[in-house]
Amino acid sequence: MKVSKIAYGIFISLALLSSYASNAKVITVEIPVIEKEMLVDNAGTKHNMWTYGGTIPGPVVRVTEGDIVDFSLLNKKSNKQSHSMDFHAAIVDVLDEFESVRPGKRKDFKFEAKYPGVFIYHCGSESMSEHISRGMYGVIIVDPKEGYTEDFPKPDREYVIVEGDLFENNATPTEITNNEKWKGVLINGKQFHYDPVHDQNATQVLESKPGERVRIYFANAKINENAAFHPIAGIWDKVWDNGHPKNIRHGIQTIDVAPAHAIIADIVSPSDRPTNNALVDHRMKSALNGAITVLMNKPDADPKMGKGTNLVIN
Ligand SMILES: [Cu+2]
Repeated sequence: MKVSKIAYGIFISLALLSSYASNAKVITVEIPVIEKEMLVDNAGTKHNMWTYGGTIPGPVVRVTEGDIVDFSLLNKKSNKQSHSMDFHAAIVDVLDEFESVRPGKRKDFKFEAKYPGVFIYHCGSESMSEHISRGMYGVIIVDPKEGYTEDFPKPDREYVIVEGDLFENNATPTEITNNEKWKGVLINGKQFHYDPVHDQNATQVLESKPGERVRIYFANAKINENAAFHPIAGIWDKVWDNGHPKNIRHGIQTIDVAPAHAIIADIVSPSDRPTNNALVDHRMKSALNGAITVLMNKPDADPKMGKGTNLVIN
């Protein structure tokens, strides 16, 4: 068996599994659950969060359509809660693969990534509202086996943006479920993460060069509210619902993304001058409480940002 490491905790191996196609590629993914205090804004506010791998969102899992994901969830002994893993890209048994495991225990399961696209993953343990809103979510990208086509062109840069809720640190599970003690929206784990326009403490923006095709993998991890994803001063050139290349739409202003859903959206800025976009959840309650991301399109854009595995900017 040939094994090579492609990211922290994610391994790829070429192996034969009797129950799957004989040439199936096996991607081994191990994610530890880590409960810890984390910064939730650019000003230094900390909350008790529960995470996959210590980050919000959790690690981006990236496979190709038809691959077998050989997954292990490790619930650390030092944790207080039971946790689980619900991959929306998996077709399995909710009572088996997605069961909760106590601190100090692990859960291993395999699934075939049958459909291409971008899928959310999240914890499903009681109370699911609290586990999700304390940060237990991420995305798995399943690249189409055909590769790039005219209707699914190769992007110049790729970014993952995941929206989540922020509740008061002391909110109870019932309050969270009812959207009480709601504080705002996290973009990749922080309010106004990439928006120095609305938050003087923000230091980061997303970058591209003028004219580049920028692909956004957008997931809505908020527990109750849809997202209305719009690129201010731009138009989504192409949008793929659920990220499936066949679900293509053209020239879209605002995409409605339900809770626990994800889409792919491309934006192409003018090539003849530097411009800026604000990628916003146009529900104003979301936008003005954290869900605005600045995309700067400039000639000296960071050559590494949005390239390779650098999809979530921290
Ligand atoms: Cu959990």
